[in-house]
Amino acid sequence: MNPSTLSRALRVRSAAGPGARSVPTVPRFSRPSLRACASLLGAAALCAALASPALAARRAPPELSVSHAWIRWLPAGLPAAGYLQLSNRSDKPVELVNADSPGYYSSVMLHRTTTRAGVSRMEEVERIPVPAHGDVRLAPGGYHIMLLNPKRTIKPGMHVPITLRFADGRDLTASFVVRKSNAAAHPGSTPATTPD
Ligand SMILES: [Cu+2]
Repeated sequence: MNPSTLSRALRVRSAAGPGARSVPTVPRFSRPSLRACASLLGAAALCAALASPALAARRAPPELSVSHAWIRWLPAGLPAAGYLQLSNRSDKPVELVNADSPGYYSSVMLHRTTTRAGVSRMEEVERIPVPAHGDVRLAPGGYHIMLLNPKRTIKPGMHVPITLRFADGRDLTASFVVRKSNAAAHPGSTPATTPD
């Protein structure tokens, strides 16, 4: 993936304001190893190794893309939440089943916030489905990626890589920009609903 492309997309989104509609030109996740490989004339053996089915199968197909990836940062070491939009342009549904951020957070979970009778709570979910030719939005008040136990100091303005893992064994790594919390409250910001 090209981090600057994602940053640009996020800045566009940011400038448009929180109520803006999705930018259709979502960043695509390329295969840098294969692209670099293509430029190496004469390295046919290396190309064959990089393009082996075992390696290629681990990457998400180009029809699956991430946009608006950001982390809501909370002060005083409170749990942070990651949000994004997942777009599936393929003919098959996919399921997000896990996420991790090695080097940044030691515990990453998929969560969903629900509100019943005016009380918000969040629960861990095993999967987040993305329909064929559809999108799913992880946003405040709904699905999110719960980020616990940071391994280093996380500050607004940083970019944090998070790898999304799907039920078919493939994965996709996206760069999440860290922003201060200034939108609707996340349950993780209050001690009563801070996860175990
Ligand atoms: Cu949560």
